[in-house]
Amino acid sequence: DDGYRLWLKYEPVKDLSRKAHYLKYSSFISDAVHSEITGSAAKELQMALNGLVGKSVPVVAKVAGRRGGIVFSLGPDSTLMPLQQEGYQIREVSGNIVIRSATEGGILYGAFALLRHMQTGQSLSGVNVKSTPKVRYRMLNHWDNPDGTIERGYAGSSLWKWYELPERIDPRYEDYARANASLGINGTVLNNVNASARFMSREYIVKVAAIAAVMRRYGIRTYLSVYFAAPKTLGGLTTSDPLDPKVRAWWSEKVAEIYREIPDFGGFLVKANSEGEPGPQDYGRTHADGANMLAEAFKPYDGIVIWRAFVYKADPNADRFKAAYEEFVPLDGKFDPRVIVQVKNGPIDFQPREPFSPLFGNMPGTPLGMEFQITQEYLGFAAHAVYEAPIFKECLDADTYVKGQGSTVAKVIDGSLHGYTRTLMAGVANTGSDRNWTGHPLAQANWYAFGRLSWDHQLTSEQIANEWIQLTLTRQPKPGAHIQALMLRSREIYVDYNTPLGLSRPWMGVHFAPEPWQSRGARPDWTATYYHRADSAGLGFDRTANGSGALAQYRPQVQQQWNDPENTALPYLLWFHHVGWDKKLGTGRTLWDELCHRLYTGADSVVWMQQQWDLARTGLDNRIYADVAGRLKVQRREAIWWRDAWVLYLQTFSKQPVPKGLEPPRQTLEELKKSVGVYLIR
Ligand code: BDP
Repeated sequence: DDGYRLWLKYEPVKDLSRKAHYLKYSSFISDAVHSEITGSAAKELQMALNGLVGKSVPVVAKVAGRRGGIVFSLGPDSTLMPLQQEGYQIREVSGNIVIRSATEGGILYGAFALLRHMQTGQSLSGVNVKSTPKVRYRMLNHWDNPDGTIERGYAGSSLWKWYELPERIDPRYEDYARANASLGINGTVLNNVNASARFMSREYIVKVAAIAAVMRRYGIRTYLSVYFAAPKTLGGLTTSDPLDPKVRAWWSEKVAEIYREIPDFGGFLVKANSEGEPGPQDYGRTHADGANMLAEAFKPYDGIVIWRAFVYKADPNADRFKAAYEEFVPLDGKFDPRVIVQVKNGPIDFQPREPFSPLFGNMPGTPLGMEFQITQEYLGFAAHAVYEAPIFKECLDADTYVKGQGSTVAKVIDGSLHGYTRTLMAGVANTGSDRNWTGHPLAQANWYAFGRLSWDHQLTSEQIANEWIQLTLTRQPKPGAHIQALMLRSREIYVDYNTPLGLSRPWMGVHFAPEPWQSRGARPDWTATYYHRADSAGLGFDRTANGSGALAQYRPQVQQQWNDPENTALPYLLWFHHVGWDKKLGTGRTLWDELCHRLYTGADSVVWMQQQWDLARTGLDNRIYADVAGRLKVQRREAIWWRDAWVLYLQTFSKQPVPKGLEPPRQTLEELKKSVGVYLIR
């Protein structure tokens, strides 16, 4: 198994009575709707049934009293909100399995849900499954460049072959669309947020249109990231000032040109005045001025502008944690209704653990969308196994308290807290040209988990892991249980050897090798020492009123959780406090001892992961077994590397020995720095 088929394997049902049961509903597929999207649903069911029960099932238009088939039933209902329209119901009615929805997209989602049901061996008699997405725009963000490279991509090069488009359509585009549609993802941003203006050129719009035509068949709308200064660099204007009438006219004409080629174009994603990208502030205008100008261009169409809140200025005295809030909260209510502000889950930048961004809950008048990172930029690339559903859930389940207890981030995102009508969840994709799509076979689960949570954020990490394992790796219960255990603990294990107790950003540049000593950079917040603040007294970033005061951006109940170092949950301790080396923690150990303890436990737990994987071997395909086993060995070696880097470096401040019972690092700090240096050589 080369992993290409992802969770859509459709392997023969082994249990003969189950197979006979499924055959009872495999006489025909009735698609009276006969649209592009329902056609995709019918095609998928045909392919799947061929695999699952070994039968080629005909697609017919009318049911005409027949029994024993799968029937699509489209019942448009304008009283439903757009979101509810995408929902589906699967029921057994008079011997048929009926998939009902108000929209064609809903029928496609229902077909995939039915297949999930069958792939996990469930009965269809009396089946009654109903599901409605909780968020309207469920999308992937690709950080792909026109030259085929992917910013922060670890699974090969870009899926989009710009140089051969629009003429040649790589068959993989369709498989990509199928995989996403199977999860309910309905949008994709094809290019990097650090966008090339080239995507706004005629030449590229035609290429994008060719991909969009494939996506459309699977209910996926195509979006583009835009370079804010395109009117100047591409359009030849003297300015890109959003209030300049010529600039506005340029964007309106550009958007019109795009819609002529792509009638269902989704909209723009914008990174502006962030990390050196151009933006409205270059002309003394606000983020709202910039976003609203683009929104105006979308007025005649059903498209949106997704404006990112990932901004922080190069101010040596500022706390980067506070930047997005300070910039955006004053603009609340000033955005056009077509704008969604997309916020990263945490205040800094996709760290292995972050508190939730304080923007959530603090912009009641502006729809805020969630941006998660699926690609493992800060999670060991494609070498380390980290199951991310717990990271996503931790943020979604966090309580902002903005309208009293229970005001979770999930309720901000799904619109229920502030009545947002446009709601969005985006994930920075981990896909690439590697045959198995994601490099690490277990990283497929992160794409899967993101998609499932964007549809229903109430699913649990356990449920999603269990489902994915059954669809993708094995349906044998014992091996499955070992894999699930490995996955569910993997994030905490990574945090333990990588950023324990609330440490963050111990790396620069490549975001892979340990560099907690890195103290020089183009800006202060591009150094590692800025984040951990180790000194002879202790470790951590004081964000209380005595420090940067960032905690004040949260509601009092949240402040209470994190204000007092005595009561702060240990995973968040160093996010909010500078703690003395000898300070006794709740565990009974001093800070220094606890740090060492976690770093060692984390690195040792990778051995436990290896054991779980070996115990699952009998249920696994050989190739996948060997691939992951090899990567786990890498992870084990690198976990020790991380552990030693922290211990040796922090020891220069704590001046304390490695606690008894733990074997001190065999290398010196200088030796270790050299091994890291190799990673940094171009
Ligand atoms: C950072 C990445 C950088 C992205 C940036 C962003 O290192 O490559 O461009 O986020 O989200 O985490 O804009």
